[in-house]
Amino acid sequence: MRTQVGIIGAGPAGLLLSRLLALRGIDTVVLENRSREYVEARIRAGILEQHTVDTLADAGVGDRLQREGLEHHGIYLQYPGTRHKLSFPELCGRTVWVYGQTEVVKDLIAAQLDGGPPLLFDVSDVLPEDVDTDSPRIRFTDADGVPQVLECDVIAGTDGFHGVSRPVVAGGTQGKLWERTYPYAWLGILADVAPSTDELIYAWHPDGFALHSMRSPSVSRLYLQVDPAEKIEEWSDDRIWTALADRFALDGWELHTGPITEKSVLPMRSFVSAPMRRGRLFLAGDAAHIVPPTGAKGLNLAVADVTLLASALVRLLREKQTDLADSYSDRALARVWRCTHFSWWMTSMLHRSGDDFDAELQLSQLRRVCGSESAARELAENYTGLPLDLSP
Ligand code: RFL
Ligand code: PHB
Repeated sequence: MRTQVGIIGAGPAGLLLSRLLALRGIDTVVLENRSREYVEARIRAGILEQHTVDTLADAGVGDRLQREGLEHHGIYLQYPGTRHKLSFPELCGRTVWVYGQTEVVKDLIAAQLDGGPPLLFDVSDVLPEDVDTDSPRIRFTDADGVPQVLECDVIAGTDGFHGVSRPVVAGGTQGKLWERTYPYAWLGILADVAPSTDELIYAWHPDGFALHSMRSPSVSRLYLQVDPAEKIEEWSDDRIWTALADRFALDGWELHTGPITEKSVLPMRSFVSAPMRRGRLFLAGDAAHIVPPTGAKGLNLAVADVTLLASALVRLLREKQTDLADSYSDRALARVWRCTHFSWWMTSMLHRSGDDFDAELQLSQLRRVCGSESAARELAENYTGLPLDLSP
């Protein structure tokens, strides 16, 4: 087997990269170690920046998003006694969209299987090789158990945080890793109940952070800050709804409850691996970096990475120019660090550490963001998405 770009991982980063390259005449093969059903059912992100929406539309996978996505004009920041709306159009002229990552992935897979480049599910033993040469290859075992070799010009490692690509990059470069694990986790639920709010609510509460998000006019997505060691079995549906109602409590407002269809505990970490390239192997998305979900940045960062990477690979493979490929890692990392800071800042402002001094600093910061237009604008610009290229 031979292709121009071998792509490892069919998450949003790998699928979108394949699509962007196909539109510019570059061949790809995407290798995914899970089944299509598994990949399409994995519940994750919900907020898309305008840039992400535009990129998906330009790539020809925006029709359902435009029909079913919900445009949001701001968020509420809440702390006891106050629920304050930040209006994004007023603060920075932009909006964001609610459209589940599951739906983005389904749209990308449908486009790929409808005459797009090969997409192989259920492969195993995936290994990028000879990435320091001009003819790297990927060894893998196909779904029928047959060992295969995919000869490539370039390999894209879009295989997420637990993938095989990052260790190969880290093994051959003078690289560096940065990691921060947070002393809290999120208990996330999906519920068949209409959202109780028009915009997302980010709530600071003495018992811990809570977030009210949504997926559609009839499905709500909610999160509670819990201890990372918390066992999901100890959280009955009643206990979850009671904790959510306490943390979102506000005079004259009520939280609607309904059947919970999914619940899980999610760890939170910040992680950056640099550089995002070794020879002919390029990393993009969660394979190179993780942010805590408080800033809603992970999926948007993955899309920004592959937008830069697609242009760099077109220039490398069609025009034989290495400039964009050589600057890819630095340009991607400029944005990665901006989003890493913003996600850390939102996380630090909103989660209870248990320390009363921390709590007073957080409340002071929240009052500042809600009371000062310039402080609010800084949040709004970061949340709705900064320009693609942030390199100095
Ligand atoms: P993914 O989605 O993890 O996809 C990687 C793919 O690679 C496959 N894979 C392999 N394939 C072949 N061989 C191997 N050896 C392989 N190893 C792994 C995996 O099966 C998978 O299919 O990474 P990608 O494409 O970089 O996309 C990143 C996003 O998924 C992630 O950043 C977001 O979900 C983060 N995130 C959010 N981002 C946002 O922008 N807005 C949000 O509102 C938001 N909310 C969230 C989130 C992440 C969350 N969790 C679960 C961590 C909320 C949550 C709760
Ligand atoms: C979500 O809807 O899953 C979601 C929304 C906003 C966040 C994180 C997750 O900050």
